[in-house]
Amino acid sequence: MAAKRRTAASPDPRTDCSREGLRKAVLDNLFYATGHAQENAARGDWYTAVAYTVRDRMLKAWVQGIERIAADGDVRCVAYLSAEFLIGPQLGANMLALGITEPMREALASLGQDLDAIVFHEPEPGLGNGGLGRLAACFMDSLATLGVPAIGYGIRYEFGMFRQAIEDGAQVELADKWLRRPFPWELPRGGQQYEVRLGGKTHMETAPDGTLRVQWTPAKTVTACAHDIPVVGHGGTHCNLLRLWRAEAVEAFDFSTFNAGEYFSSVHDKIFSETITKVLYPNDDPYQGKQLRLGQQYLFVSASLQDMLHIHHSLGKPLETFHTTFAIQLNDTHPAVAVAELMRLLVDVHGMDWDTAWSVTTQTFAYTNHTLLPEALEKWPLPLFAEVLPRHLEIVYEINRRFLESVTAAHPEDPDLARRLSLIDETSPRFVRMAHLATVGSKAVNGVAALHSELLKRDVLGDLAAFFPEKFTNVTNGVTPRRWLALCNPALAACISNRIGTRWQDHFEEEIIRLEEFADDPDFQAQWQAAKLTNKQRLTHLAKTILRVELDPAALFDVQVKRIHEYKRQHLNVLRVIALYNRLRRNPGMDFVPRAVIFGGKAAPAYYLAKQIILLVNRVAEVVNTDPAVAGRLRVAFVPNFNVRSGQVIYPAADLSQQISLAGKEASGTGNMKFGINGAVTIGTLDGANVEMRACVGEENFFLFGLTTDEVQAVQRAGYSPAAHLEGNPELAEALDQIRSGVFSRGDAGCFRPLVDNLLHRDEYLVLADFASYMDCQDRAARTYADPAAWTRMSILNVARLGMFSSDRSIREYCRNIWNVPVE
Ligand code: 475
Repeated sequence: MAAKRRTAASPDPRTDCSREGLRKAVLDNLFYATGHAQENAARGDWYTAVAYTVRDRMLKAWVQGIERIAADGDVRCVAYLSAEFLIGPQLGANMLALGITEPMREALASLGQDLDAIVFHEPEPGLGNGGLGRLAACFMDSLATLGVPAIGYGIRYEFGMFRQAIEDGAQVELADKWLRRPFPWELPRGGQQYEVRLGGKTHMETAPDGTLRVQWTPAKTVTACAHDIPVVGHGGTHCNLLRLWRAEAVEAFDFSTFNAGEYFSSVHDKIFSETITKVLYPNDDPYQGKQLRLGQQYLFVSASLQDMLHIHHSLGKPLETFHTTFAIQLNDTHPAVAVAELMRLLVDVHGMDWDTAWSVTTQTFAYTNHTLLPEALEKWPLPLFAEVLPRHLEIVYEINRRFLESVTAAHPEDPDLARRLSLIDETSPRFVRMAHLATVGSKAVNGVAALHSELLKRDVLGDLAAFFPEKFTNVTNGVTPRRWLALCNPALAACISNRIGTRWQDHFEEEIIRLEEFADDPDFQAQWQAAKLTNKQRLTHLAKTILRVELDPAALFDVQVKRIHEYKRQHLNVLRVIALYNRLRRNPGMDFVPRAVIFGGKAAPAYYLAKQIILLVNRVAEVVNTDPAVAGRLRVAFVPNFNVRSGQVIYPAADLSQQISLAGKEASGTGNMKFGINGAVTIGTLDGANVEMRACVGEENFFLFGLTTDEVQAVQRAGYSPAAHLEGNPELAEALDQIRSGVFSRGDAGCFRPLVDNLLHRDEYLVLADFASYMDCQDRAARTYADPAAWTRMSILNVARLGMFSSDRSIREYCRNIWNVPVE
């Protein structure tokens, strides 16, 4: 009664979302959470106060979300297992979901504070490398928005993706101390802790009931501690959980060694344990087998499965029905050891018979592959695997023995098939093939774009797909239109909402198509152009403050931001810039559409050629930007430390999106979609999701160039000769010659030799083969840009027709075709 009376008279100060309520709550949090009065609070203190204020307003849905998962055994819960969740800054996204951005903005303005500056202050948790980790975050957003109960399970790295600084043109890696200040969006869950064992030996033991059981005596045990981050859906009613594990020592001190005076070794165990979740491996591929990495994978997988079994058990359901409580998605093979771990938990720990356990396991898991590069497929050397996970290796062997028996029985005519399908690669020193383990242990396997899924079946996992044709399927990636349009592009979002209302935010595919009819409307075009200009000014300001590079907002903003990789061909883009530069120098009076060419992205620290590409971009920028002969008509900028936050400024400002990977190499791409829904037109190859994007927007609204997948394969079969492409193309020969001779390395002729030699003699990604076609296509793009009405029409139609690239659509497909989970 008392509570009711308070609701009527004065709203609860912790949930009140009115302007005045927010103002009071922010002040209250400023004082009680940061210990500062208004007068001497710094920007970081205001951030903390606002974050706590928003968090309070999420807690009810948050707690209800956990309760629903733990109480409703009838609805299958999705468990998304991923070594990476690149969630990005949280404050803006959470305010958007709750619908309190504007009252908060006003509340802060009344306190003399600027909301945008506070939002921009938030350090971002860099808990992922790139596409794969960001996809997991988009999927969590969509699951919550669609009201599907889900838990994302991952790792709470103390140091996330390195911070990239550019020193004298070169990449320098700095530690990412994102936890220097407490992260307001997580709750450490003391109650959710599990022991995870590593190393040691196994032996057989007779159980009390007389049966033989395997006993695993580990060399080490560590504790995995849960840290929960809420993922609130659009509208604020449904909240899911991101549960990240941190490794801790079981006992901080080994007291017997301590008492013996061995202070240092007594602390050793603590250090070893905490090292496991210390740092994210910054390689998106090729894959490197490191013992600590396997420890990371196993820690989060084991803790997550123990947690799920605990939840399942608390529902009072029998163990044989585990797969009706959880649908587990393996985000690439990084969590694939889960197949062996679930078998171990069911058979060794809970005493289930092997066949029942295998049936439960293969009904529980599904696996998503994210790569077409064969060298990026994860395989663990047997000796290393045996050292870290001796019991799991035995289980893998047993899975493999049974599997290969079925293979030989089904295909006696192909005696080599067992070797090709085996979970073990027998080449010395022998490896566990994680993609094979994931496929055999799952009921579904999917690629992330139509072309990728076809190529998986044909090439990368061809034998497995032929053996399990019913398992293989496609779910094309998508991105959340909340973060990647509504939040990052308020100017365009307002322009869209003025015409078609705001329902597009959570019904993107259905609603955004309604923009089509305004594509030629001069008023709408003018508003569209104004929004783009606002965004280009925002990026211009960023480039000026951090790079001291002057961009011209009237120029064509031509952007390539993504990880730096040879297959993504940033060097093709640079060669093009050099060719344009040479044209302008030769013919200063030529008709030339001014361009700002913007690059961004991190190179894996040990990836030498990728680092050369970064240096080359910066050296070319140095020459071009200071040459009065081009007089600002061509500018080059490399934006350092590309991450979610800078992406939110960069994607909305682009006119032209560079998606120029060699056909057959990019699994999907998701940056292509982020650019597209922000009104950039794509110049790209028929690779990854570009193929489907082009089909949606119409070929007349997409700048296509380059070899197709089949042509690439034909060229490579016939024996590719890069030199042949130099002869007929003096522009290309000149550009390469300039790089080689030191024009872009302050006269140092040796500087880019590795990169140039690679292009001239190997060129695995056919950069030279696609150069001419790329140049022609760029010229077409420039000519179209010179006609603003034609360009704007293309831009509007791109946004209108890219509705299917919302991650809401992807998640619906996973729910219906893979997880068998109800969804609206
Ligand atoms: C693809 N990351 C994109 C995106 O599906 C695709 C690998 C090993 C270790 C750590 N991270 C990785 C990836 O493999 C990755 O990000 N792959 C990307 O996944 C989402 O759109 O084409 O390259």
